[in-house]
Amino acid sequence: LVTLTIDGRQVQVPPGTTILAAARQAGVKIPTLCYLEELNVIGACRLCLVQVEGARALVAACVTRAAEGMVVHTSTPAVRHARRLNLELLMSNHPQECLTCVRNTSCELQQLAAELGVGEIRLQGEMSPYEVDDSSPSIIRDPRKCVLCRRCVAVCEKVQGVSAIAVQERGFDTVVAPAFLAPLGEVNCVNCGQCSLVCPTAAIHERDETDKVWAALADPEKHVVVQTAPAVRVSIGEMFGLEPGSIVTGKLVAALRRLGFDKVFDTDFTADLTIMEEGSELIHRLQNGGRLPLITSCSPGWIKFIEHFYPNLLPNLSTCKSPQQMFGALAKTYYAQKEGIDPARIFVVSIMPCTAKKYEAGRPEMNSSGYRDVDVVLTTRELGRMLKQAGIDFESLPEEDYDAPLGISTGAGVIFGATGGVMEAALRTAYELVTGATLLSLDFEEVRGLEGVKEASVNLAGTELKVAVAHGLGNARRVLDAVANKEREYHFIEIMCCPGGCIGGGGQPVPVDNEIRAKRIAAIYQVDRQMPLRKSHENPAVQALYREFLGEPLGHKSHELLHTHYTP
Ligand code: HC1
Repeated sequence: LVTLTIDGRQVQVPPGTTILAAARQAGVKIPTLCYLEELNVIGACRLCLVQVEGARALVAACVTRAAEGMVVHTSTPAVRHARRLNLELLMSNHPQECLTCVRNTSCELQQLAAELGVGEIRLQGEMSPYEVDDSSPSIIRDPRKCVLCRRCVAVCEKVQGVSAIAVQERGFDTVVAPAFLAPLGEVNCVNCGQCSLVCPTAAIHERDETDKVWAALADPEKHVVVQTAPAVRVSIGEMFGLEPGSIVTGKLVAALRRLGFDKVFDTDFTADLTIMEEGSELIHRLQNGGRLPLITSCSPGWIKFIEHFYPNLLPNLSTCKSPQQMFGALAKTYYAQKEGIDPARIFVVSIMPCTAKKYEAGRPEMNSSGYRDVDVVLTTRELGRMLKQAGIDFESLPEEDYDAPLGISTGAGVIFGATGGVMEAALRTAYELVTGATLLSLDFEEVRGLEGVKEASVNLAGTELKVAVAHGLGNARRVLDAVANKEREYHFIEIMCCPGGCIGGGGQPVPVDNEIRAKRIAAIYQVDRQMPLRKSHENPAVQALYREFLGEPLGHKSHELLHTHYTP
């Protein structure tokens, strides 16, 4: 171990530990802006400067390793002065729009200005020459607010393996943008929004579509229905100061009723339906020599990724649309018929943890009801803002139930929100459909958790079904390359675009780290355990849907409304 002194206290750390990590271990907080553990350790923002006795200048704590006998001071007048000056320089070409900014109160720059005691902005610099890029259906890029921390670049490259954005130009003209400064909507960005989760300011944020929803809610001609994704019930509480992993399903339903939605439905219902269709597709491909491995298709960032980077594997994708899109198609057909409502009047809103869902809803193939199936997608963050604007006191709301029939679901539907959940839900159903026996242990632990790639093998009436689960597109690449190189053979693969699955989606409340992801995942499985039904094929509303409307899984109507084909 290395022994050093930080602010008069002795600290022992393993060799190679940075001063920043050593200080954190000792309970000393050093401010950071560009630092992102393991992903972006570049010492660029100079806000973590500290004084090391004997050193000629202040050093950046995030990139300087602790040494034996080192004496560090983290809060001398010189340190405080240098940090504040560096922050003032960053602020000198930052628009002073805090009051109207989408990240007002959740901006790290704003918070640092308060913590470092910046009382006035003394420096007025030249402003960024770049304009807002609103070409993407999901994400707005505002270089004026960029502090060049490069956290977004690191996530896009190292976690997602996409590299849609990078540092361009030099000197004062330096900007984070796609190559050749192309508009984001025209490059290989998959719309996952992981960049927006790590951006400390509002330089990258979700496209705000709350105005469209306010307008629909105020229109007496419209019948406005809402669906909530599995992951939102364990994260929206964070927008109101609740602990990560707080289960707020009933309050979420109540809040949406208070906003004025005519019906509050659940994407979990169509998650169960997806299992009926995708499970049947798996069994059909296994029994008829179809293309394997079958790969899940519910995560739209993942779909765009495979279209750009692995087009030869497109025939492996399940033809199932995502639960969000199945819901939209059924709301404007089955539900419209059942309730006697003209589908032209029905306005479908989704609340999703995901920025790519905005893009998915606008894809040309997502109109099988004869209308745009899903009219507007809001992220968890946008819904949080709407609830605040409406003056809804979230914490004091009562617990209410979803509406029937599109709000009825099982535990298998809710676990879609965590990595491994779609696989586990499919296994619960496929096992019973294939073997005809009752599954005794419902918990497939091997496919749960934050390990990047998970594998399992399940005996289905004598056949060993080999499965894999990957979350985060860098991990997806590992699995796909292993399949392409014939190093690994699987029958069924679940891929979710975002680390942790949808609970870690790009539209979720900030901040997000693995500890927060783990808490949300634990909450998802707790919801599952508490559901009276935990297998999709036991969902009575799904059974009624087949009886009354669809006929059978993979039938003619299902193909028309619930399936699609993706092309490069
Ligand atoms: Fe997801 Fe899905 S699980 S993709 O992560 O299949 O976004 O939560 O709604 O559609 O059900 C997202 C979550 C979500 C779909 C479902």
